[in-house]
Amino acid sequence: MPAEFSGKWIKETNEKFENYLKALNFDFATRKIAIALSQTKVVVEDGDKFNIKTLSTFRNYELSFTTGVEFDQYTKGLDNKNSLVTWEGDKLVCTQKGEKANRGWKHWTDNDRLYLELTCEDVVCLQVFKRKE
Ligand code: VLZ
Repeated sequence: MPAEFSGKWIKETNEKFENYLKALNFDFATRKIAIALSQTKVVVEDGDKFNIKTLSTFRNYELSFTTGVEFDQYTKGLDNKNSLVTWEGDKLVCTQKGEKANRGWKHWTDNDRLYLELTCEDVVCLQVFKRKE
């Protein structure tokens, strides 16, 4: 039985996030704002369907997908890509084919923590979130 992702999660730590944003061509000013922000993930897991909201006072992102089903992502301010999310054991793994090489993310949970590893080119960013609800 895969881990329970549903809930509200608050960012605790954020390693190499600025490098990640730089790899995605975020400008200096935006990077400085983004790295200082609190971030909240709101995840709804319903069978093989997921909705993930990334919320902050500055910008919000929302992603809906079904595991095993490819989808196109056009996100304002981010690169466009074709994405596929699958299970690798208890990890939710997204591979993204678009303008950037080696792009994707992995999510997993451990007790009251949600982990997110974000990859772009040669940068790997690790975010850790603590369960709030
Ligand atoms: O999350 O891919 O949970 O979409 C950069 C944010 C992109 C810029 C972050 C600053 C992308 C604004 C995170 C902060 C809110 C991401 C997926 C996995 C779902």
